[in-house]
Amino acid sequence: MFNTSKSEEIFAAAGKLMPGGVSSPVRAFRSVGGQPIVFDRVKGAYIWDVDDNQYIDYVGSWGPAICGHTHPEVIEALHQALEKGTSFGAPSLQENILASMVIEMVPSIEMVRFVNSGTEACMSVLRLMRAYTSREKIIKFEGCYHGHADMFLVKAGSGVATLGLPDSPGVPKTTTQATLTAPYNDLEAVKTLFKNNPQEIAGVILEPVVGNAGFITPDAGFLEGLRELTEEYGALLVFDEVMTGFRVSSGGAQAKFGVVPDLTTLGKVIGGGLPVGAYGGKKEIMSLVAPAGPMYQAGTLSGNPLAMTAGIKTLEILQRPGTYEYLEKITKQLIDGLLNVSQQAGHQVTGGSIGGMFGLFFTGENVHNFADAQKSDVVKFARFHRGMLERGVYLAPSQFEAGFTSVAHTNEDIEKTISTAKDVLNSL
Ligand code: KE4
Repeated sequence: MFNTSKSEEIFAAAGKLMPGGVSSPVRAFRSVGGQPIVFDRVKGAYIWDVDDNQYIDYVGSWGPAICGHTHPEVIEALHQALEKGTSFGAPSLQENILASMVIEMVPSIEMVRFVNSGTEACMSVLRLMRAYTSREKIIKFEGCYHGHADMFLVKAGSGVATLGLPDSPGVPKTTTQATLTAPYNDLEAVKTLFKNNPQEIAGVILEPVVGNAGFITPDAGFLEGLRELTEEYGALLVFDEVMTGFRVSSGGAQAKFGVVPDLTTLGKVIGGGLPVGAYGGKKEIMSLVAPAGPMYQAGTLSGNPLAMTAGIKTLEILQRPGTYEYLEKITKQLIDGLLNVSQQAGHQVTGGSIGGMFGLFFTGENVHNFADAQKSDVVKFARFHRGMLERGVYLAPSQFEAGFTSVAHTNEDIEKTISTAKDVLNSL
């Protein structure tokens, strides 16, 4: 058993300084229980806590660490950029370079705007959807997360008939009533929403592969069906690829599945560990964004040279031949191994992977949407999480998150994770 006394001490102090002791809720381990861990440093596939315990890291800062933490080329590039300053608040060559790379790599993007987080990207793209169509209503899916902007914090469920109800105190009814919800993978529900709200829906926004309800993949024909429906009703299709962008393939989920949205949001990987978000798409739509057009959106640190530099180097590394084949291989090896040892230990389990993203649920049923995911055994997941943590494997501290690998994870890391899981699952 790891000694986590320093984590306990520091986290207790944190609880007096910051709500829940954290800067983002999931880090407080509320859904898995047990002592939250305070971390000290990262390198490659590994993370160390303040008690100097080492873990194989499958959170990877929730996606950005896809090249492995503190990749030497990223760090070197940042050192050089640092000498020239941390922020200009003015145009820089680095923005052109990263923008060109994103435009070249992501099929739907002809023009891009950088912001500072995925939340900012999603709230901006929502405004753009409405500005472009002059319509107010949007469709999102239960279990999909698009950051914490008010319009997205709607109670899931029964979106077919009712208007969106706030899912958090502080969110006005007026803000969410134009947000309609449908179950993921349910094309019929989306058709009904369009029929019930003809010419009123600005667009549909979704995670093309869900990572925020646990790992859920689109059923065959789902993404294609949304593309057809949105075209039929003159609405926009928006892929929130903050998590899947540059993770499930070099061109994101849209390249993987061959479905091209009108707009895309990005984040995480394109900042290489520094704060960056982005939204982009067809020039005709993006030209509405100020100052080119009337739709206002701005940001003091947007496009700052450090974040651009980290993003440029990260995408450069990812474009090297064989990178995505390697990511795909080790991630599939991992999830297949985890599913295998779970079944051998007598547990009902389902799961999968795409590119460098994976997830599993303790349930005997297939998981097509958030309601299915919620039927899984979250208590068993919590015990599995704690068992792995105590043996040096750091998984996302919630059943309703996805797991992430990196090019730094080795075959040995994967095999060690699987054998550790075997011990834990046999003890559950
Ligand atoms: P941020 O504002 O956290 O940078 O991005 C929001 C966001 C938007 N869209 C998708 C698909 C996302 O996954 C996210 C953020 N993901 C979570 C992990 N589930 C970030 C971790 C956290 O909230 O602490």
